[in-house]
Amino acid sequence: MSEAGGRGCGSPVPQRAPWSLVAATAAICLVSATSVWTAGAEPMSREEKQKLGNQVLEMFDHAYGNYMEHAYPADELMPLTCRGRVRGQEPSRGDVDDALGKFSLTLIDSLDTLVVLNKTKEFEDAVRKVLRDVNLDNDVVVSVFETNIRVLGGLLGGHSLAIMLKEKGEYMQWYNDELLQMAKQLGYKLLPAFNTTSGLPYPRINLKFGIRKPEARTGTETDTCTACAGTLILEFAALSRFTGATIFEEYARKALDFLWEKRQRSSNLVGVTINIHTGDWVRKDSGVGAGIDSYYEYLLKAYVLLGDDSFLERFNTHYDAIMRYISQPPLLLDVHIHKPMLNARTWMDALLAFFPGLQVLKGDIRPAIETHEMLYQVIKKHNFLPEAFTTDFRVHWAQHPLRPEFAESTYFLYKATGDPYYLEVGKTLIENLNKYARVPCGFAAMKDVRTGSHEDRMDSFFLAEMFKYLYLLFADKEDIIFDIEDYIFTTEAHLLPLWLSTTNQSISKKNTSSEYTELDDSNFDWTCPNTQILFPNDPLYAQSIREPLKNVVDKSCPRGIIRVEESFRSGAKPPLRARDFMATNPEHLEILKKMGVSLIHLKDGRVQLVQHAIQAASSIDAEDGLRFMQEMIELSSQQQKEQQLPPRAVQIVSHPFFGRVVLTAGPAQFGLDLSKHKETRGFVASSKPYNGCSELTNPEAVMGKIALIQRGQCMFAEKARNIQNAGAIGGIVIDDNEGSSSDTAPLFQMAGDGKDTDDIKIPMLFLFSKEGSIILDAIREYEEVEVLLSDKAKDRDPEMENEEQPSSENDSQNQSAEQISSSSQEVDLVDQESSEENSLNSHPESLSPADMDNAASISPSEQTSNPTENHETTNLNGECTDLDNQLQEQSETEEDSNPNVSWGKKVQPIDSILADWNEDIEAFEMMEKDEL
Ligand code: DMJ
Repeated sequence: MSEAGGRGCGSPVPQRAPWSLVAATAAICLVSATSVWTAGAEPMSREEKQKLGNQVLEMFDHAYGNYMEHAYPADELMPLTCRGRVRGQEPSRGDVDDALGKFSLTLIDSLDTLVVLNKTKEFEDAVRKVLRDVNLDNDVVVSVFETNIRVLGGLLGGHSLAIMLKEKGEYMQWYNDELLQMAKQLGYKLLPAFNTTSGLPYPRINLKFGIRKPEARTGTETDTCTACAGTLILEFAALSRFTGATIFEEYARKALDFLWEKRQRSSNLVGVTINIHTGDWVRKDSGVGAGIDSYYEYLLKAYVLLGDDSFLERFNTHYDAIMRYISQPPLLLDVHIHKPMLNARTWMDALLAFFPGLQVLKGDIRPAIETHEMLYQVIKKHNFLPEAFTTDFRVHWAQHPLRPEFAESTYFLYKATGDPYYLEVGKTLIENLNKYARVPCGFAAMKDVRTGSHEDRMDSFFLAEMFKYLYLLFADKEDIIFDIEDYIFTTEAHLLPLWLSTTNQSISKKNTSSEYTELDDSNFDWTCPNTQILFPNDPLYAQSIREPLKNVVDKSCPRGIIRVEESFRSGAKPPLRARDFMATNPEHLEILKKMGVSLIHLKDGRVQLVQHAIQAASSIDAEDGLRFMQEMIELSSQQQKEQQLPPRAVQIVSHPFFGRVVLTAGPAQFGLDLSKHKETRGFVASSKPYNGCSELTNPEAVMGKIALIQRGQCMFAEKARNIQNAGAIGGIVIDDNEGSSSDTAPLFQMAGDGKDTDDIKIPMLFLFSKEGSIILDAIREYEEVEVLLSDKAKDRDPEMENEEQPSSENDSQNQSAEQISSSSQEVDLVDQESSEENSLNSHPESLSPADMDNAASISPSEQTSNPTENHETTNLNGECTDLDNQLQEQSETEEDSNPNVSWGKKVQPIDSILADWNEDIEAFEMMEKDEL
């Protein structure tokens, strides 16, 4: 997307973009203002930028080197177990695995990154390996979308830079379009997916057998996500234009045409999933994140690459709708396509972090700065962007798979504003990656940003995108061996040359202008801020936009607040008490309606309550509604506290781990509560008998240590008593179901045995088999293994770190400690009719296993709470004043709890963790479906 770098918009009048010779009305730009910055954040010296660029190179080497050494030719590296992830050999993770086609995914996805990072020799080697080793004809079912953006895009990006290098005359002189031939072969393999009446592709295809044949094991799907069907045009058009085979571009255009036809005509929005046969919207919620994101991105970029006005008109029409309904700066909130004034959910997903970057390309800088700033504050709070977070910035889904979208937007905002603030943002990203995600064998995704625990996963996009954007952020023109501005970035950050716009343009362009909504001029007010005029007049432009948002996360006080405490304290009660409410009682529903409270039946069986004061029958009813909602919030948060415990962390602190590997552990309902007490640190020893179900025969071995016990044969509490009697200072129960892992199974808490468990004083944690074997393997290899049991991983031992880490890491700034979260304001209920089924399906661990372990699932409570708010919604959080006080108290204690200062300080209040954890579980089920 440097595609416009510095050349797009020189005046407020939309200009012809120089790269797009056929584009007539481009109001598109990526403004470059690096030279006009004059004040604001301190400029960063050339030396500092180079140092950071070198740090990015070193990090890339660590990730790529470990992949090549320990995983290649597998698709991905598993950085905790230091081996390759081979589909079929690891427990299935569901849809996420559909990216893996046994085609050395990470190598292909990394190709053009190697050139951007100036590793031309390594690129040449990598291309040879791809040509020698990669087989595209495997009997494996893959995602059409992922295969297109990562593999087809990777091959085309590799080809684009291979021919560039060949032309320069030094490297790749032997290259004869071999990558392009592979890309074409893959293109033909994907084409059968488009064999639907709509022209929308099936979501999955078997690389060897296609769709229809019985051996294909796919082809019965009826739905696909909008992004899945609408993110093909760049790669497919490039393939057509590189090869002259027009069929690819035609198919991708047809799919886009169909999506455009199906847009909701009054709102001009699209839903998240669509039926590929009927074209009906299956999920009618609409945002700019998961499930839709790159559809919008590709409309705008297709215009840039192909110069076809119809793509720009479509994009502008959608953009107008997005800014009208979804954008609530700095937030971007999903709405319903039919009722776009109604929010569809009260949380945002991490994928939308690409949107500020796209807004820069569009030329709409202000909201880009605002949203980016909001996201940055969420990152500062949690070190990474959690997969989803609520409108009051609490964690909604705690995972973070090292996604690059925020780095992408940071890069484009820096290009647009030249504000060194964005370099500082990039520096923080680098520090956090090294500090929290770097493990001895690569970089590990975060399993839970709150505990700091890891997941055995390093996705290929981390190499394709993250390092590219971070390197480019700090690079000067002379640091890159070619002109990056001659290329467009695909959604996977693969580079396609802009000269394709004038090559092989045999596809007839549809003149569809009459179909487009007439947009008023305000749509174009958002385009092309002219940096020549803008920044010299106001060099603090970006800073002045960020300033009011400075405390948007910490001082989150949702909009539309009506303070209800007064009336609440006066003793008035709503006509319907929260504890009596039943979602199946028609009378109750009638009362709710009167009070302006609406019920949203969520797909997973829960019911969400939202109050719109203006929809109440009278102001008295509106007040009753507020009280009802307030009661419901209190009731549900009470239930959460009663029922749920947050996950814990087991951190391996001895050589060679030094705290870098953090495992997600289930808590126990008995024994020492790690969130209230200092963590427990000790060497581990296996108990004998290993199941810990009788008096230990090796008390001398476990005395003063943390005992390892296998799950099964008796109650968890009995095991705890036996190891405690033998003198253990803690216990880790390891699952006896071989291959189980927190990657694939929901965590649960270990329940007591129904008796009084106050006699158990030591902390007990649960690890699934895979995480447990990381400790067992370490014992085999290093004998002495020391671990830390805690509620949140602590920073690595600084002394050890000095010995082990590259010096750059030691420069890391102190990270501010986790901050208190505000309390919930929205209410989700489990639909009484479906709750039982839902709970059993989602959390099979809640069933008592036959082995007699009494496992209680950490599952969403039957009445749980989430924050809510929307344009007209009355938000029920009357707690801003209290919250401010809490925040102040929190910040007063923060210095004490800075994890850099000590290993032994607790940082996050239990209530906040409880609320976060509850939402995590709920969100997991929903987000799993959205995961791309
Ligand atoms: C990438 O594979 C692409 O950017 C895609 O469009 C969605 N997000 C992932 C990385 O988060």
